[in-house]
Amino acid sequence: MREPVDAFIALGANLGDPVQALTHAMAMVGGLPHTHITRHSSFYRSAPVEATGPDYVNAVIAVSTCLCAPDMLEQLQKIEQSAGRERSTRNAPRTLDLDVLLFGSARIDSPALTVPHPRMTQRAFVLYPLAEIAPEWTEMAHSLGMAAQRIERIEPP
Ligand code: PH2
Ligand code: MG
Ligand code: MG
Repeated sequence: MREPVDAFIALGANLGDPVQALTHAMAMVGGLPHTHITRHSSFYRSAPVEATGPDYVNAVIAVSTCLCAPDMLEQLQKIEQSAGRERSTRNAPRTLDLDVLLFGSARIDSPALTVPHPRMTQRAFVLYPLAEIAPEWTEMAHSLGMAAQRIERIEPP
């Protein structure tokens, strides 16, 4: 069995019931073999970035996993599919998007997966929730500024 790795996964949705989709997806990721969630951010409502359609709901989770990155990606894609994800055009509105942001200290550049996620440092909808659970990202998040990309924390019910 591999040593556990701390990985960060971004969740997003802007079709259907995004809060329900993210809540369900978190439970599904937490239920993957040899994987448990160690931290989760609040939910954030954010304007689509380089995309059209309704506002997104976004969050980030930290997991400890013994899966390898390709297996984790495969499992995340299955969860996306179970939420009715359709792949049409790039950045099309979606019922669920699960992106590997960081996978321990791994640097991965395969056709299927690039880690660290190549656009994560430009995206407030990633950095704000990430900084909530990994404070070393706070300065990077604040350097983006909130004005450029509209994002607000959704109050828990
Ligand atoms: N995801 C995208 C493109 N644009 N914008 C927001 N606010 N949130 C997202 O999750 C998002 C996006 C492609 O995955
Ligand atoms: Mg994405
Ligand atoms: Mg994706």
